[in-house]
Order: sequence, then C-alpha cells, then structure tokens
Amino acid sequence: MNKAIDTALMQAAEATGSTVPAGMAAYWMPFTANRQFKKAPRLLTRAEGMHYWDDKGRQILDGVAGLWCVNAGHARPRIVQAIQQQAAEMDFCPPFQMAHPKAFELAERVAQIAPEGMGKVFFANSGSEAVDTALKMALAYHRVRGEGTRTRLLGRERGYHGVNFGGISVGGMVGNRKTFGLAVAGVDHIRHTHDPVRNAFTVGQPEHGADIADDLERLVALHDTSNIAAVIVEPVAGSTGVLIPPQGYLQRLRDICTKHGILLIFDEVITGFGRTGQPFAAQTFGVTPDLIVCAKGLTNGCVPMGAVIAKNAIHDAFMSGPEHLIEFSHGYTYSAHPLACAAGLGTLDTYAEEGLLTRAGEMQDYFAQGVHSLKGEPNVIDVRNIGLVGGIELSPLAGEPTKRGFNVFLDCYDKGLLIRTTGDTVALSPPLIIERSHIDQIIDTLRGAIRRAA
Ligand code: PXG
Ligand code: PLP
Repeated sequence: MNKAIDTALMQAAEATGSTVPAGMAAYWMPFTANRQFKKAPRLLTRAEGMHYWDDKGRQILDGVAGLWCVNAGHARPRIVQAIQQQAAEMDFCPPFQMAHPKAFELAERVAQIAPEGMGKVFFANSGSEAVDTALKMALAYHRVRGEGTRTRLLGRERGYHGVNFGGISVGGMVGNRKTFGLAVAGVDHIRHTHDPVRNAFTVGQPEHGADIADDLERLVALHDTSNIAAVIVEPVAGSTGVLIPPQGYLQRLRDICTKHGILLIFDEVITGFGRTGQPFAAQTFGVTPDLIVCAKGLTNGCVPMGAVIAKNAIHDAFMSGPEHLIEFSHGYTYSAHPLACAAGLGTLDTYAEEGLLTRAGEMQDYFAQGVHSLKGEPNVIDVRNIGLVGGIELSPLAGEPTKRGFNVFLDCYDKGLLIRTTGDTVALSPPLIIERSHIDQIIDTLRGAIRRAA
C-alpha cells in the first residue's frame, strides 16, 4: 500500500464527510455500497468445500457458490493442481494466429457435454465478454450469409446479460438505463415471464405463461423479420430474481425463432454446468438454441473465463472466403488463456468424476421442500425453484425497497451463511456438492433471518 496515496485518499474522503478505514480507500468496489461496506467490511480469507472462512476465523456456509460460479465447491485438488502446473509450465500463449494444446482440449470437452450439433467453442474471459461475443457473432453470421439487414438485437425485460455495452442494451434492467442512457441502438425487448398472480409458490416450472413467447411475434410484426438478427434470453433469469421459465415457453420461443430465421441465444452464464440438473439448461428444458453463452462454472470460478458455444452450421457459415483471411474479427488478449484452460479441464474432470453435472437433479426435491417450507414466514410473497436454484421473494419495507432483502443478507452472514439478494429476493445457488445437512442449515438460518426482518 502506498501510504501517501492512501493518506491523500482518506483526506479526500474525510473532506466529503465519509471516513474509510486505513488501507481501504483505493479499492473502488464493483456493485457494492462502498461507503457502507468500508464501515463494516466483510472480508473472506479462505475457502474449502462448502465453506468460506472470514478474517476472524469464522466459518461461513456458502449458499451461492461464491457468485453462482463455484459449482464443484472450493479448493478442489484437481483444479488447484491444474492451475499450479500450468503456471509453471507456460504462463501465456498469444491467442491470435497461435494456440496451445489445452485450448483445443477444453473446447472438445465442452462440446462433448453441449447439446447435439453445438460443437464449436469460442473463448472469452467473463460472462459479459461472452455475451457481447455472441451478439457480434449473430450480426456477423447474417452478414456473411448475405442477410446484412438483420441488425436488430432483441432481449427480454428483466434480463441480465452482464455489464458491457451489448449486454446492458439487450438486458432489461432499468437501473442500467438510468445510469448509462442509450448504449447500443437498434435493440428491443420482449416481455418478461414473471406472473406472481397466477404462478406464485409454484414448485419447479410455472404452469402459466407459454403464450408470453408470442410477444416475439409482436416485435416481428413491428420491425419485420428481415431486420432482426437474434433474441437473447436467460433460460432461468438469475440476477433479476430467479425467474423460472413457464412450461412450454422456451419451446415456443424456439419455434418462432426458427420460423423467422432469427437466432436464439441462451445466456447460460448461471444455468450452465449443472445448475439445473443437466450440463446446460437447454438440455434440462429440451430446447436447443443456436448459441449458448457460458462462463462462471466453466472454470469453477477459479480463473476468469467465458465462452460461446455455437451450432456447427453457424461456425461453418463463416468458413467460406479465402483461407488466408481471418473469418471472424473478434477475440481478446486473454481468450483461451492457458491458466483458464487448465482450470477448465480440472473443473470438467471434477464434475465428471463426481457426477456433479446431474447432481442438482438428484438434490432438487429435497432442496425444493426446504425452500418452499419458507412459505408462510413473514413477508414471504413467493418462492421459486429449479434444480439447485432457489428464489425467496420478500415484500419490500414500506418506502425502502431492497432494504429488507439486504437486512436478511446481513443477518445470515452474521449467523454464518452466505446468500445473495437481488432487490428483496433472496437467491440461493449452492455448490453442487451440497449435502442434505447443508440444505437444512441454509433453510434454518434463512428462516430465522426472515423472521427477524419482519
Ligand atoms: N449473463 C448472465 C445471465 C449472468 O448471470 C453475466 C451474463 C455476466 O457475467 P460476468 O462474468 O461478466 O459477471 C451474468 C453474471 C447476482 C449476480 O447477484 C449475477 C451475475 C454477476 C454479478 C452478480 O445475481 N451474473
Ligand atoms: N485497449 C488497448 C489500447 C489495447 O491494446 C487492447 C488490446 O490489445 C485492448 C484495449 C483490449 O484488451 P483485451 O484484449 O485484454 O480485451
């Protein structure tokens, strides 16, 4: 820590009326209430299996797999060894016009667990980068086939697709529009599927709402098919409150896209790698998109990495012009980074050895019983679940939306449980190695916190 800078930053903070503990001034934290956090910091210093430990040595049960990413649990030996070995063997390999063996190996392994016919893998370094990669791929795909008027990108209300310009544009979060304005032009949105009046407290997929997919026909009628490149949705919306797709909805969306030649992109950053009981939600729901965006569980959260998995036909359409030319002018300095590829291989080995990509399916009934037992607790207005994802929606405190949710988060943390809240919805997405006793602990702790937040 540079003392002079730290002191200057602290003085500046004091001048504006906020005080920050020594050593904490320089780090501008992402998606965090910085001033509040620095008054009462929550610091994690170690992790293993289902648990974190904080700087005071307290053990904390991980109810959210870090941030929906540590699907195999923490500090898994195969992954640790793979990263250590790779760091010593080769630190970096230029990804443009060059490659290293593990990039091919990881792509093959991802393709093996992807839906039939989706055999091409393009690497990025985060979900946000993978989302923007997929959007650019969709635009370029139509151009390379001579349908260059297909430029419009469609998202869905209440969608979250990361933080880059493409992602916030197709995303459906009003906060991004309030903070950043227009972003990418030529974007429109279909309706979200959340319907608490008809579907509250449904176990698994809601019965009502397949017809909401027809909203895509409305936008086709408005913009004309010839102008629409792609529609991107999360099969299960995570960040905006755990919204489960109604029965038949995704298939209907698929059918409408197929009818009009619109690419369907599933953003599986959260649902990918076993979260819903199959490797991808596409398989859980039996609907195959044209592109899958993934990240998080790809490397068990250990080294940043994202990817786009493309249908073979989409990739093949690019392989047309002269062979010496670059087919898709896109990529990142750290695409297919050796450390990330090593971590990815260690992760997929761990998933395979322990059957983790289908374990959510085995645990989901017990998990569902647990989360739905919170129905009837004070202010619980809805409970939603699929695989090992749970959403418990609380009614907001009068005039102070998000505060009750945050109070529950703080209370759980105090009692040794890490959860995630988005607005007033508690989101659970534990590591897939979870045992029944952990589910019991999560539900007991959460129940107490919800009661105390009444
Ligand atoms: N798409 C989806 C569906 C996501 O959930 C991203 C894209 C972006 O990934 P990166 O790796 O760029 O963060 C995400 C990320 C939350 C939360 O609280 C969820 C995410 C990120 C931060 C917070 O639910 N998901
Ligand atoms: N900005 C500048 C000036 C660069 O040279 C580069 C990459 O070479 C980038 C941004 C993009 O960085 P990355 O490839 O890590 O996304």
